[in-house]
Amino acid sequence: MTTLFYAKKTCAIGIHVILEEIGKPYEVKVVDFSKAEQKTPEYKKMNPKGKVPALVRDDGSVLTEFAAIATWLAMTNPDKKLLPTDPEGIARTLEALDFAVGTLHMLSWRLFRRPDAYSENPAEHDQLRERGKSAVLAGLDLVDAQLADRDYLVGDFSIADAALYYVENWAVEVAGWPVPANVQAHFERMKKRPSVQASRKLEGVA
Ligand SMILES: N[C@@H](CCC(=O)N[C@@H](CS)C(=O)NCC(=O)O)C(=O)O
Repeated sequence: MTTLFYAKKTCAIGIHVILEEIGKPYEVKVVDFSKAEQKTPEYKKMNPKGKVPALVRDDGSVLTEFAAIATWLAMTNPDKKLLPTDPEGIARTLEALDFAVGTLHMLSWRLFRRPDAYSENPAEHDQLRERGKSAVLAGLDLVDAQLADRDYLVGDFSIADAALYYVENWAVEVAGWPVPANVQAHFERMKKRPSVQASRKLEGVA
C-alpha cells in the first residue's frame, strides 16, 4: 500500500492533504523528530536523505522531494484535477509550489527554525532567526498579492495550495506570525476542505 512517511508540523502535511484529496487507500507512518527517528539507519535505508516527506509507492519504490511527490500524485490521478494540463497552467502551478516549498519553507525551516544549520555560533542565532522571519513575511506579501483576485493560487485548487497550506499552518499556528489578509483568508478557506480537516486531525489541532 502507498505509505507516507510523515512528521508533525513539517512539510509532509502538504503531501498528506494531497493524499486525502485523492481519496485512495494509503497509510501514514509517523517519524518522531523528537527522537531523531529520521536519522536512524533503519529510516535512512528507506530514505538516505533522512527527511520527510517520503512516499513508498505500491511497487515498493521510494519517491522523495515535495515537488516530485506532489506532481507524481497529481499526474497519476488526473481525474482529481490537482494540476492543470496545459503548459502554462503546469508552469504556473510549479512556480507557485516551488516558491512555497523551495523559498518560504526553506527560509522558515532552515533559517528561522534551524539557525544552527547556518552558524555554529549561538550568539548569531537570534539575528538569523529574525532574518528568516522577515524573509518569510516578505515572501508571503508576494503571495498575498497573487491571491488578491482569486481563491486559490492558480485559480482552481491545485497541489500548489497544499504546499502553501503547510507554510501557512506553520507561520500562523506554530510561529504565531501575523500573515497578510489574503493569505489568512486562503488559510481559512483551506481549513474548510475535508482533506485539510483530516490533516488537522492527524496533527491533533482539529
Ligand atoms: N527538499 C525537501 C525538503 C525536505 C525537508 O527539509 N524536510 C524537513 C521537514 S519540513 C525534514 O525532514 N527535516 C528533518 C531534518 O532536517 O532532520 C522537500 O522538498 O521535500
